[in-house]
This record gives sequence, structure tokens and C-alpha cells, in this order.
Amino acid sequence: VQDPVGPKPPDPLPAVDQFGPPAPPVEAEREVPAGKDPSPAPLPVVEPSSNTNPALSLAPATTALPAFSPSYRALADVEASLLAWAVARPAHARAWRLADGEAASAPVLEFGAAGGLDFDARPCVLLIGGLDGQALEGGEAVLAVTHSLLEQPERLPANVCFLSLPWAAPEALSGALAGKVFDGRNARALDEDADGAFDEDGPDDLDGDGQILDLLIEDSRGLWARSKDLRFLVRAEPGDQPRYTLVKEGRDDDGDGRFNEDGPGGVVLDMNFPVGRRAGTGDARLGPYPLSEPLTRALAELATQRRVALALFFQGQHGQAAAPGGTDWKQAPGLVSELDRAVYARTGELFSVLTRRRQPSFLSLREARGEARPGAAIDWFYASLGVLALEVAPWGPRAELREEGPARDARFARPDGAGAPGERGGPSAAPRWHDGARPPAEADREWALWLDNVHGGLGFSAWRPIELGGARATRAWIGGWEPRTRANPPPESMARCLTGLDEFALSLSSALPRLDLRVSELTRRGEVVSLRAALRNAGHLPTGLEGPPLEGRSSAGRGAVMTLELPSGARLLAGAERVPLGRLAGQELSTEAAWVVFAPQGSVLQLRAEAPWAAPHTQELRP
Ligand SMILES: [Ca+2]
Ligand SMILES: [Ca+2]
Ligand SMILES: [Ca+2]
Ligand SMILES: [Ca+2]
Repeated sequence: VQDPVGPKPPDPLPAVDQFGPPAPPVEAEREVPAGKDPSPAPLPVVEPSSNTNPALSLAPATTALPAFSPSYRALADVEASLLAWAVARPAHARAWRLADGEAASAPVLEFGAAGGLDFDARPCVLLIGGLDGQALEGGEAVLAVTHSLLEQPERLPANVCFLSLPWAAPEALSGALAGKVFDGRNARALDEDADGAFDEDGPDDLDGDGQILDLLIEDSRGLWARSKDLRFLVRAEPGDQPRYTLVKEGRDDDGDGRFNEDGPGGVVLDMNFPVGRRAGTGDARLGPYPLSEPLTRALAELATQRRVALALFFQGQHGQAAAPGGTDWKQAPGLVSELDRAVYARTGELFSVLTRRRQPSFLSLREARGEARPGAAIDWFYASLGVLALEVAPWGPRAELREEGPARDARFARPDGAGAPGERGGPSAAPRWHDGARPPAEADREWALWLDNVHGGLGFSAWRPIELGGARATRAWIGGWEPRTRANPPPESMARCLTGLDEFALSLSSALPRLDLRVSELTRRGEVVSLRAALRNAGHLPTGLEGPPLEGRSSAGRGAVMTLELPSGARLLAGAERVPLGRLAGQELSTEAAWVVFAPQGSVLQLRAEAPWAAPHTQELRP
């Protein structure tokens, strides 16, 4: 599954089943004794600040944050917003650029609660928008979450650092905003068809209507056939006729018989990571080698330098929160280990509650997207760094379908008759368009429900015949989803599809583990000191993840650790200097460790606790 690139995968922890089936809510300060099987509680939702009366709001450190309202905006506007927010919140935020000095760099806002540890020593939450190069609404999601968190900085969890990158793929997002880039590729020129010419055959506006939609070409070897819904296609099966090839609207510019086989760009940054690349062999979007692009390399370096606990990638058009597994089939064991699936299931439930969207509690990236996603960033963040990485899609058919209503089919209510079968007259007319045997794929059915019940049936351009010219008399049709319907939300849906994402990000980051040392004995007899201590995880998420189920790993590694540091003149008589405690679940108390130390009077011992997702904690002991 994983190519041998990037940091070593995390080591497994003792096989303690810390997560069983979901349990009813429990009190926040429940303590789970060591060795027991703590039943998992739902992750708590952070309540809105109780200090809601503006007259009573005396938080002095803040000035007015410039207002924010979601819309389609350009990179310069994104960057200007981050700079303005950093100026308005000097105690909490600073703005900088990732891959500064490269052709494409991405603006960053780093922020967190005032006071406490330096930002780069804190556990870190990444909020990344549009790394797929398509999700402009992902950029708006990161801006909206960031703005909401900075509006009430007193709600920010202590000692957690947030890194917001709203436009993580600036070249492709700029292209998407201008309607020129459709598949998320950056500006690197590639010769996809290896004919020695670069970018010689990209999409064109064939019918001059100002839009580039889809082009359907009748082709006996095509991969697509009709469905029962005349708008949608299904994957062709043996015996299906006629069949179609589906491409972006365009002509065969170089006359090689293929359409749009070498368009502008480039690499999809979200597919440029080292995990699962074999599934995308021959797909130029993955790039020539893992982390080949300056921005993906800079992002990976940043992630390895920081203590990243949580990474939310706001992108995709499935409207759900997807876990790693971009190449996982439903039945396969999958990239995410059993133990970690339970953690992901709890985040999925939290997402459901806070966004009021129905979704399966565990959903792999491949299931959510309905197709393989090789080289996906979340797969690498999870598999190599043990990060709780999720793809959160603000937009999707369910973003506005929160309650089930009676289904209505707007195709029969269109006054202009659009949606009627695309036919040509005469004896050579194409077979009727709506005689497909199979229903559309599930995703298409959901989008059809949104289109008809929420969007009044507008936004899908009915297939209409077009002359392609050239030697072959090929039948072809232009049609499909119009811009800002399925690939990105209509402008009026933008704010609605971001609802609840700020509370989701805040609740997850507030649930990160917190280390609490419990010293149960500290006694001195002459120069001999006896010490007993345990470590409690006072947060609601575990201290880290197990990582993917890979063979041949040793069992030391990513759990919580207590370390006893002695001053000069002192020495250990019994007990270990470094005590690995394994992974601690939310609220779990570790087993107790004991030490006997030779320590002259006046010695100061340091007991230090560390864990992958938590701020380190040191306690001074003066026996
Ligand atoms: Ca070429
Ligand atoms: Ca190209
Ligand atoms: Ca057109
Ligand atoms: Ca061509």
C-alpha cells in the first residue's frame, strides 16, 4: 500500500481495545483506570461562549475583526483577509507564506490561544483548503472557520496551534476561479500523451456559449452507457450499446483522433503524496515522483517539523467527512487499522451532529469519492505521521438536503422543455436517449435529488447534438453540469454549505489530549527518594493513533512516555529513566510507574510527560 518514501510509519501500540461500540454521553471528568476497557464517549461539543452579552464582554485583548462573508474570491483577496486578521489579533495570530519564493506559494495564518507555549511547540491543527485545486468552497471553509475561531479567541483551546492554508493550491484554484482549470492541476506543463508537444490539445468552447461543459462521443469502445435517467450515464457493461466516451467539451486540436488528451497543467497537489501511488500508475496528475511539487514538499516538511495532531482538508464534492483510504475497496482490510477506525467513527458522528448531515460513521476516501484517489494527502498524513487526517467536503448533494422531503422530478416541470431527449431527426437518428436499462449511480441519484428538489432543476444542461467535423461522421452531444452546480456550489449556497464546520473544527481541536501527571508518592528517607506517578489523558481524543496495519513493525514508539530527569549528583536506583505507557484513550489513567532515586538533599527532579498529539508537560519535584 505504501511506497518507501517519507518518514517511517508509526509503530503499533499494545493491543488494548480502547474503543468498543458507541456509548451514551458520560460526564466530562470521568476517569478511566489503567488496564480497564474504557467505553468511548461521543466527542463533546464545545458550547458557545456563555459571555454573550456584549455589555458584559470585557475581553480586553481584542479589537474588531473585519467582517467576513463567504463568496467566490481571488488569491489576493484571501491573502489580504489573513493579513487583516493578523493585524486585528496581534496576540493570537501571525501571517506568513508557505514555499515563499517559489513560483506558487500559499498564504498561511498561524494562530492560537494567547499565552502558554510557543506556537511551534504546541500540538498543531492544520486547516487546509482546496489542495485538490478545485474546491474554491474549501478555501471559503478555511476562511470561515478561521474567522469564527478568531472572533472569540477566548474559546480557543490552550496550547493548540492552528495553521490555516485557505488556498493550498493557488495556481489551480486561480484557474478554477477563471473557469480554465477543471481537474485541479497546477501550472507545471506536462506532455501527457508523450508526443513531444506540451499542452497541445485542451478543452475548447465548441458551441461558443461561453461555457465548457462535457462532450459525449458515440464510441463502440467507450466506457459509458445510458442510464434510465436521461441526464446521467453509467459505467458500460458487456452487451451495452451504444457506448460513449466522455470528455470535456473540446475539439481534437492536433488531429490524432483523441480529444483533450494533453491539456494545460499539471499535477494535482492533493495526489502528489507517497501513499497508494501504484493505483494511479500512468496518471499524470500524480506528478513524476512523490512530493515533486515545491508546495507539497513544503507542506510535508512543515508537517514533519510540527507536532501535527489533526489535519482537515476541506475539498471534494461528496459533502461528507472522509477517513484515509483513497485506494481502499469496501471489502478490503483498508489503510486505517481497526483501533483507529473507532476514533474516525467518533469524528464522523461529531461531523454528523454538528453539520446535521447524515453519513456513515466510517467512510473511506475512496467510498466518499466513488473512485480511487491515489497519492492522497490524507493517506500520507495518517500513514506516515499518525495524524487524524480527514477530507471534509463542504459541498455535496447532502449539504442542502438535510431533511428528506417528498421527491419531485423537476424534469417534467421545465417550461422550456430542456431535459428532453437529445435526438437527431431522420432515419439515422440516434436511439432514444432515455432507454438505458440501469438506474444512475448512487452519487448521480443524490445529485439529481438536489437538482430537482432544491435547485429547481436548473443547472444541468441537456445533451444536445453537435457536429464534430473531421473525416469520421461521429455522433456527439454537448451537455452536463453547468459551472457552480456540482463541482462548486452556486453562490447562494456557499454560506449554507459551510454551516457547522467551525464548530466541528473547534470541538475536535478542543478534544485533543492533555497530559496531567499524577504523583501518588514522593517520600525521602535520608538520601533515598521513592516516587510513584501515573499519567492521565485529560482530553477526549487518544494521545495518538496506531497507524495502518503494516507488517514487521516493532512495538516501541508512538505512545505516551514519562521521563524522569535527574540533576547531577543524583542517580537512579530502581525504575527506568524513560517509561513508555502506550496509547492513552481519552480520560484514561495510565498504569503507575515507580522509581527509587539516590538524591542529595535539595535535589530538584523533573518528571516529563510527552505524547504525539499533546503539549509536553513537565513537573518539578522537590523531595
Ligand atoms: Ca502532448
Ligand atoms: Ca499537458
Ligand atoms: Ca460550450
Ligand atoms: Ca488530440
